[in-house]
Amino acid sequence: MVFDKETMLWLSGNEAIALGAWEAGVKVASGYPGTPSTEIMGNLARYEGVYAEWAPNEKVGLEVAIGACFTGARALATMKHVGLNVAADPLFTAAYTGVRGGLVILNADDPQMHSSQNEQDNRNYAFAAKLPLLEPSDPAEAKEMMIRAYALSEQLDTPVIVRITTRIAHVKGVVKKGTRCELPEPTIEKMPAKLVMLPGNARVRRQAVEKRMEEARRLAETLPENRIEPGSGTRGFITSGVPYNYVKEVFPHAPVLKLGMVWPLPEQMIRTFAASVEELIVVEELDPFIETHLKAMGIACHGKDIIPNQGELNSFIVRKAVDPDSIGALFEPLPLPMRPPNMCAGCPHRGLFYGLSRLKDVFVSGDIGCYTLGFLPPLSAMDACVCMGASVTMAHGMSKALGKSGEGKIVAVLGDSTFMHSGITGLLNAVYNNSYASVIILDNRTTAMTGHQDNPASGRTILGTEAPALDLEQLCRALGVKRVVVVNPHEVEVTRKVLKEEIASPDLSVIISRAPCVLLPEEVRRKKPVYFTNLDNCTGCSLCVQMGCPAISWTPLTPEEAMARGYREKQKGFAQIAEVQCAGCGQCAAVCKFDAITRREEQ
Ligand SMILES: Cc1ncc(C[n+]2csc(CCOP(=O)(O)OP(=O)(O)O)c2C)c(N)n1
Repeated sequence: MVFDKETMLWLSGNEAIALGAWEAGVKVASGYPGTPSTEIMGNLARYEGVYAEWAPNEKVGLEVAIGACFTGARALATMKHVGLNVAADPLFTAAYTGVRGGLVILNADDPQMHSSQNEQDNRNYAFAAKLPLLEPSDPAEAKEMMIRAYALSEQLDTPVIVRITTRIAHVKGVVKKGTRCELPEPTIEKMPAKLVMLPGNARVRRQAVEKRMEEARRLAETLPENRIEPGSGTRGFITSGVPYNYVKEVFPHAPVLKLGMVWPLPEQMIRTFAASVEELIVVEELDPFIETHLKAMGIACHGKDIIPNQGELNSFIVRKAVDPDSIGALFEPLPLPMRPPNMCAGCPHRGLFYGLSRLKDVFVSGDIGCYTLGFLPPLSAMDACVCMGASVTMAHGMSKALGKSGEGKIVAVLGDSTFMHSGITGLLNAVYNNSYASVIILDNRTTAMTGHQDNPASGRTILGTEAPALDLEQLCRALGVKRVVVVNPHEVEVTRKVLKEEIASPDLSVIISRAPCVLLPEEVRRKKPVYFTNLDNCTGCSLCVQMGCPAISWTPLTPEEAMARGYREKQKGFAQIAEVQCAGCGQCAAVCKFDAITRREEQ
């Protein structure tokens, strides 16, 4: 193959998907960040002729895309797997309306939970919502499948799900660049029987859904993305997505049925393939999705009886499952050393969680973001965490269950992006139903966890242009919250006092903990003087160490060592700041009672 630098690109799966969407002529794209899907939208926004945006949540994003496709424009919604739970309501009914312009839902699953709160196989959504689903095996295929997905969407009059997993999103590969297809301009066209889903119309569309799935089933038999790769031997594999690569690596000569369209399945092709081999093995990650449907067709196969149904697969796991005798020590992967996550040095969330960790008998209903790390020792100040937005609603539920006995003890903690994603309605409910829980909004001016995406409160769009910034205080007041307090979490002692007061109050209160993420480019540029430890003054009280800042280390001492250093015999050790890591937040100095921590400029 001749490598042409102009047309052959080295792209991640996410970059390839953005390119595929652009080539397919996508006009409007909306999404909410979520690893591993986030970079798709950031990339797509830079292409000429595409309008791309960050939505406050996935339901909003999908509905924006649905609206856009109703004008005849091609549209895209992107999200991680749990995002599709949030967007499930419009998803299931968009299956009924169908589309005018092509509509693709890009869904990224995260087997192994590299950065997710659960492991979910969203191929099941395609079955449940009666939608076609395509699944690529590498970045080049991911790009081509986006183009195929739009063609199918319009041909079958249906939204199409393209499902990727973390490996596809982040792996890099050679992708051939094409040109953008020219599409007619969007128009307003009234089609109430198709677009207004009240029961009378929906019953008619319900039949259209079944007819379309029949047609999709027929189409699946000849779709080039579903192919039999002949081979030698009596054992054949059916596989799709990333596991296809493992099968090809471990059994390069075996016959393989590679499925690019995983729903609906090409039944005839599967039967032909099954009849051509003596033993059939389905290699798929997570649920026995293909296997279950094969068994429903009456086709005998191995699957989850030998292949794990949890976590990611790899070549080693596949080899071990299929051919345990062929495994030698050579193939055994080396375990990686553990590296527990931690809030960054200078993270404003630390000051807030330090304050919470000092409060006795308080239950912290947590949420999802960088601040979830407040759960870990030494702060250990989060007691529950389920899904985005659930902190407020769970806290309210607890307050109702506990009644008087829980007063002054229940607090919800969530980030600014999470609050706008799905915390607002929870707060509205808490006010409406007279909760006494306190709600802390950690306003670090960005969506930090997923890589600093802008949001409705940051004052910038996805392209960095100016946008109206939501006023969180005003919003909370408009929802009916009487007590709204703003604190600077770097002022650790003030924050602790405010927390104590507000949580003890019998009324619902909102505490906005406001300080920018220390890794925002403007914060990194704004060089702050760092802190250093004055070792003569350190008494070894370890209060600063209990903040869990990665810049602070603890050196334990024996009584003899303590004496030799001029400390009291009983001093157990001393704390030290690594100045190269210090971000200058000053939280440690604020808790030190012995003048042992000083700003560099004050030396
Ligand atoms: C439904 C859903 N969508 C997306 C995500 C991915 N995700 C996890 S936390 C988070 C946002 C965190 O931002 P914020 O609440 O502002 O907290 P920060 O990380 O800035 O502290 C996102 C988008 C998710 N876990 N669940």
